Amino acid sequence: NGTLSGFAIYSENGEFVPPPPPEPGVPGEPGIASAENTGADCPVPELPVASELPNIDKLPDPFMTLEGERITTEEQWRCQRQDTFWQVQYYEAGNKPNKPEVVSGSVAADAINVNVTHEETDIAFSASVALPTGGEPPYPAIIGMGASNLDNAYLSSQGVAVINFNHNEVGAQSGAESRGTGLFYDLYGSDHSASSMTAWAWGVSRLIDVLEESSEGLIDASRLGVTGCSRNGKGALMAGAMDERIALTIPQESGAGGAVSWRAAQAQADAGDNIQTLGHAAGEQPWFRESFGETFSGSRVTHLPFDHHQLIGMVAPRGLLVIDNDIDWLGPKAAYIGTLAAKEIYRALGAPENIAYSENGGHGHCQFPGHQQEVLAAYVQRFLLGEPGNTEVMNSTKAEPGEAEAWIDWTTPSLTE
Ligand code: MCU
Repeated sequence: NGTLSGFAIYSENGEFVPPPPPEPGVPGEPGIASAENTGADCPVPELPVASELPNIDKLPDPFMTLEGERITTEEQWRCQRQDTFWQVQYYEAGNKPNKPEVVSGSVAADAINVNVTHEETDIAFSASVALPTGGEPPYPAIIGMGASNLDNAYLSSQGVAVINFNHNEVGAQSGAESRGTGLFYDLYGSDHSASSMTAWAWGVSRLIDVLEESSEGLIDASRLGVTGCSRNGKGALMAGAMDERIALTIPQESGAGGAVSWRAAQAQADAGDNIQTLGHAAGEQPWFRESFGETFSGSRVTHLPFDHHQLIGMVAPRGLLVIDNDIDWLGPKAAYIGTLAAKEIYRALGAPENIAYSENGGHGHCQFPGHQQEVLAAYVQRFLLGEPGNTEVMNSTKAEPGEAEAWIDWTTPSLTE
């Protein structure tokens, strides 16, 4: 079933590369920023090569450890989440480097400038800022992968700034041949294992480093969201999963590589639906590490040891709103399945109301419809403004009752403190 090339956790000869140094931090409350990665001090697992991975037909059990035991405590979840993070990096997304030696920059009313140095190479990028009409500084903010396709007038009126991160400059997505190009690869080398999405997530983390250290008092780094639509929605989810300082993650119409369950998408494609699959998405853009498509496409998808409910679950218990559309290619049913299963991770952590799926159809691709305004407002209120809101929403026009549940053959523990 193929082998993995381009090892990142292991060196060329298969030797284990020592784990990165731990970063300080403790798990945060929902909506409260903590460290970029609270599991950084967990032991680095030895992951099997792809040819040794067992077949898992339904959605993998997110509570089952690599040693084959089910976790029972929240503290165990911390390293279970980290093991999932390693799996995501090793099999799908490539390595997200830790914070480099030097990250500096500035925050102004119209732009955030970021300067990064790693092993004597420097890169710089900037993100434009639109300060809100309402509210008062320091403002909460939503970082858009490229842009925010949400109701930006509403965000502005609520005192939420919008930061437009030019992610394509950091990691290109202009066809499969653009792999390894962009500022990230100028810094780490064009053969770095990181996919473009991982490069974007790394870029968002560096933006947050600058926001955290800024003394300008314009943007509140403890109240940040990330969003993006379609391909950039995939990236928004990846960023939210890979940095625990992000209080609110809103992938919009993210499709395959986003909220969609890889397995459910493949099953639908096999049944004749016009839906993007792992193999197709991996061939379209450098969104995943190079080995991913050849290793896990088609029927091999059931050997992937995780699925995207676990990527979504890496965001738990922080705020997560999956907003979707009824376009077949986006796989709205498979995204509902992914989100519903991820909600079990939130439930285990005692926060099932912190995740929602909203799809009512009836609008153009990446056009934010009026009927999603209410759930957007609830998420912005709870996770960026610190106000109450009804965030418990699971709306799908595509999934038949019980259909998503049939993909889950494990039970949800109540993780104790
Ligand atoms: C859902 O995002 C993608 C989709 O994965 C691609 O197959 C298609 O080419 O483009 C979509 C998109 O980004 O539209 C703007």
